[in-house]
Amino acid sequence: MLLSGIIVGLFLGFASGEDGSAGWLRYAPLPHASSYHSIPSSIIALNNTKSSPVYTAQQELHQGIQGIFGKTLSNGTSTGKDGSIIVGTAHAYQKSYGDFDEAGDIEEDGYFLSTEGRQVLILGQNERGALYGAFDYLSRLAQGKLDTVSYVSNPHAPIRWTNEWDNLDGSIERGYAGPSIFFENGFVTGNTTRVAEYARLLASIRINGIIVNNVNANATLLSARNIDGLGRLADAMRPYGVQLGISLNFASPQTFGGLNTFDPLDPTVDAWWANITNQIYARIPDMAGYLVKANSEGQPGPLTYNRSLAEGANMFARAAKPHGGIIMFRAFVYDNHINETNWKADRANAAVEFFRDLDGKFDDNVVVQIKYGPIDFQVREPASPLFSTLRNTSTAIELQVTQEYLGQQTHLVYLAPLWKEILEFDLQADNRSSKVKDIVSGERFRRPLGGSAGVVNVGTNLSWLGSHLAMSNLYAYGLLAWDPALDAEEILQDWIRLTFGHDPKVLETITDMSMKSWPAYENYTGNLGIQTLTDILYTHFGPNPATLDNNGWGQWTRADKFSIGMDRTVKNGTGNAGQYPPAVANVYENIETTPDDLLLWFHHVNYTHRLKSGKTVIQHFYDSHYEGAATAQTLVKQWESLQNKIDGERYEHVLFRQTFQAGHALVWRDSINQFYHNLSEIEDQAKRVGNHPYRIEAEKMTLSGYKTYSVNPFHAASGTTAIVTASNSTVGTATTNVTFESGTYDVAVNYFDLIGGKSQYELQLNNRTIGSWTGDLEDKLGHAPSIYLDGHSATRITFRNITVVKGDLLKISGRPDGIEPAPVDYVSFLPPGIVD
Ligand code: GCW
Repeated sequence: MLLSGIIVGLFLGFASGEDGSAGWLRYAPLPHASSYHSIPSSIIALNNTKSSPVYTAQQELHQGIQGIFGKTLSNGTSTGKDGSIIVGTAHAYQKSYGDFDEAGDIEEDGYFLSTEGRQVLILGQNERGALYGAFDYLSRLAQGKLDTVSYVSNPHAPIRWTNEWDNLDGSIERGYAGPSIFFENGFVTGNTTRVAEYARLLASIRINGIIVNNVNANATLLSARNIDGLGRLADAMRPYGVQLGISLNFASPQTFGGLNTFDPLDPTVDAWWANITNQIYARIPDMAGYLVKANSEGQPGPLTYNRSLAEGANMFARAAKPHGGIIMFRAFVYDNHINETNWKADRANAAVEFFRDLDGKFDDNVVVQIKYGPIDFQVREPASPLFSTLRNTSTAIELQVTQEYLGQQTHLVYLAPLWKEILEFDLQADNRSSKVKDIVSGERFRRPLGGSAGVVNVGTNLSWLGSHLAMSNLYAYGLLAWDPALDAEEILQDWIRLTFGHDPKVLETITDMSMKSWPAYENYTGNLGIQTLTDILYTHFGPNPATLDNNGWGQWTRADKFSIGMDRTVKNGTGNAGQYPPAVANVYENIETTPDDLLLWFHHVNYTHRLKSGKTVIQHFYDSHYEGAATAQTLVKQWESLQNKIDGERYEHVLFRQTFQAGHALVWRDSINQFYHNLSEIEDQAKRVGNHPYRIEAEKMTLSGYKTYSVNPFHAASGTTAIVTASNSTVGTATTNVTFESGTYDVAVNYFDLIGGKSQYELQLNNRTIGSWTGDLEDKLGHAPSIYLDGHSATRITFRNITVVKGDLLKISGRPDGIEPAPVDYVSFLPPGIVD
């Protein structure tokens, strides 16, 4: 074994401040690095062309070993190979050194890594594979995994892409980390530094393609200036083996090309696409391909001309074929004007209905890209039945790293467990094992192509996703795309060691926080398969269950006074259960066999229906919202236990977000519980809902310069009412005498933080200032903010350990700013251990 050593004791391994820009590629010093013997002394790279991933691998190995061990390696020569790392393609190795046993086992993009004997061998099937091997080796070293290894690693699927929903003006649809790294002011950016850094991160998790622009695509991307710009992006990414791809707007021949049609069967349209494709490939010969969203959410498509979706997809396929390009064609096609009065109408049926008859009609370089569930990135969905419907069509799974419906990176939600549930789900096509992961790899139905697309939406924020902890999702996405059999917790722990170092307490704490984060979020947002009960008509962030119904979007809950849920059975409902192969269909058709966590996805039941747990649906709602929100409070304490074990910069950043999440989880809890309590008029057995003994409602205080305000939706405010300043220029005050017993309390203020103003607040007890703050969360969180008092803007600030004497005069002063009228909902006096 070339490397040996033992990790003794603890070592922090971080600089005093870290901005997160290195992600998991920090190459922090390994504890007791000097006790390691026999670290390689040189690197032999089998290709030294600068744009080659093998050259990049060499650079990375230099940088990594310097960082991890403080050792400078020399560039070796092919003759003196003892004590060297040899990196290159298997083919190049064989030419210089002769055959090796594992050569035949390495598949496209795969690699062989061996630390046996007197050299380290990192040999890729191609150059990209060699780079992956180098990153794998460095990841092992950085984690102190120094045991001797010798293995071949091959990808589960050939397509491992990210999608970025970046607009040419620099904004990002559903991006929560600042503006685009790819575009600004209508053009490709001039500075590609961050693009190369992103490609580096992605290469280290074996992602091989990026679609750089939004699926809601702008045709001016195809201008000569932008094609050249795309060329520069591709040049920046090429040394990392990451290929560039773009989203296309179906109507481009007309809107941009000046033709009078975009009919896919019109020869002039065909010629137009062939021509523009040739121009793009002339600049970017290794371009990955195209992504197309057609006839979905207002986007143009072939249906305008009564052409099928396959005819539309194949038009692009013909253009890209001579260049080896792939067409990712999205299955996210549905009618967003369906009618809820029709009991049988169901958006979840759309993908299968649109694509079922097209199976086998797509050209062989087309891959149908399917969102993991039948609706849209909800907190829980069953696997899309389309995966098992398409047997003669290549497919890929679309996942979302950006947390559109999952807290927008202000709530910690580690997503690998959710993705694993889908990837490992067995659709049992023809009563044979048909796991989603084996369908999208191409294996199950023997398709030549397949894989995954992850919507990432990184931004210019140095932390990439706007939240350091959210980066575990990007890391896990790449590794699961490579090997979906990996364990979600093991992936997480590798990421923690690489990102935060080797302290066992750090490892244990972040593991625990992350692993309970998805269940907690599901609990306080929407459980039993009802979907994330967010505002689907506005920012997709805070609670607003009413918005899911009574509109054409089809994310219905069908909640009324007595009952809730979508009846998707064949016998009585929309028939959606019948879109699954029989073995799975039977499970979902039958209420007894449907798992509780998908009950309301497939069945419409009374609130008093008893779950397998014995609880009623409504009591489960109440209880799980309380449980989930309680877990969110503990995340703050857990994170605080890591102070001094994490560098200050990242510690404060995460603490701020966890504190926000804890407050917003309470907003979720109370909002959802109030909504269903109001609708069903069924009491919470534990008497918590609507009963908050530690609160003083702002509207009950003595107001001066403040007035009461009925919040809409009503459930976003405690007692349905808040206060706002009477004018947008004068300070308002709210006062009252505290009636709680004297003692020490955490004093929490719930208020609303709107975009469009930065109100200032002061909280006093007997003219003693307890705290003052500014309503500026829109600058501190990357989430999509709101201009209203609602479940998105509702938030909490807490002042801890305040000595309170019964009768003290409590005073809140609020100075409005812009459109933000310093809104306040309530003040809580929380005895130790109580959260209300
Ligand atoms: O859920 C919706 C998102 C849209 C997105 C669309 C899609 C890019 O809210 O923002 O558009 O899905 O996936 O096409």
